[in-house]
Amino acid sequence: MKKLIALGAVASVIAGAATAQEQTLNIYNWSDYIAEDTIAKFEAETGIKVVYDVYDSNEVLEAKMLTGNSGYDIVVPTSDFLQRQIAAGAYQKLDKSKLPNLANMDPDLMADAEVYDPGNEYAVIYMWGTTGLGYNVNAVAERLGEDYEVNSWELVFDPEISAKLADCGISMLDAPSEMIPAAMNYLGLDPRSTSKDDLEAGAALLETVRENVRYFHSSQYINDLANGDICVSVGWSGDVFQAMARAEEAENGVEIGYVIPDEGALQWFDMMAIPVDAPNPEAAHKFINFVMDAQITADITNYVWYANANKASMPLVDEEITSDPGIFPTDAASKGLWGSQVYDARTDRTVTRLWTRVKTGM
Ligand code: N2P
Repeated sequence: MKKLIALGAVASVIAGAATAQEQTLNIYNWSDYIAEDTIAKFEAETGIKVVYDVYDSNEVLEAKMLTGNSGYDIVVPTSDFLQRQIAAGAYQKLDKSKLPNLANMDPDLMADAEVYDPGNEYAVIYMWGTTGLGYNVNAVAERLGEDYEVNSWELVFDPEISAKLADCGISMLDAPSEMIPAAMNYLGLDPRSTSKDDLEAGAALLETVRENVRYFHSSQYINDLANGDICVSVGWSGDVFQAMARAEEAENGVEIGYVIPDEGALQWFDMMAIPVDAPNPEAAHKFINFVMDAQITADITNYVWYANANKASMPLVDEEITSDPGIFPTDAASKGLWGSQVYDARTDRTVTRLWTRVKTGM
């Protein structure tokens, strides 16, 4: 008996040493979505080694979450996808006693996120933004005239206008649940509608401008806009601002603008969550709490140009960012924003089928 206890004690000491030395945290986040030093700082502070993978599509993340055994401890789905994945049992509830920095979060924005996650039980807002228009100021002016003001979705959805931009290159996100509603909204339909007719109408509009679109991709446009290889992108706010910053840094004379069109745009929240089968939920909580530190979140926003929901970080965010209506929309622009709408399985199949048709013409 005595011997057994002694052996057990030795075994647990060894196990304890092993976990302290070899703890890893597997993170799966969007590409171009974190400051350069965030991971290094977390590793230095906690001794936990981070393995960091990236994606640029909710569909890709969702396939992994619904299959299970992804091996990830932290993932960052967009609000509507989060809602569907919570319903499917993909996530574990947060242990809020391990997240004291929740006190830093903006209660109004967290309340907005409750639409998708009642009680904020499963997720915390990482960053948020809008899906609008990025454009090369000079290339567009050359083709549409110096007086043309970019403020409407007609830039991409009006076949005659987008035809004039086809030669300098239009890109669209490979994100069906964002692109089809944007087209529906332009047609005067409710972008949140799940009616088959409305979705068909949105897809049909996309098909009419398809020949003017160079590609559908959700991350390549950052560099392409910055280098002047394309001139218009339906893109995510911060990504377009990153393109702007890269062009400035390259001093290549490319000037990029981002606009939330007057007809309105999608506003989304990307949410940090812990998969139900995460290997290291303890470290996952540490990371979520670490990110909610005011300075850490401010550093991320200052690097990726996305708005965050951390009230305490705001004084630490560059004025250039907090005052930009493309990143923090004005109250007037906010009225025109719509929230992402979760699709039931049937609507999702319809949207997937329509999207294949839009992209391939079949
Ligand atoms: C970062 C893209 C995140 C926005 N590159 C997608 N919700």
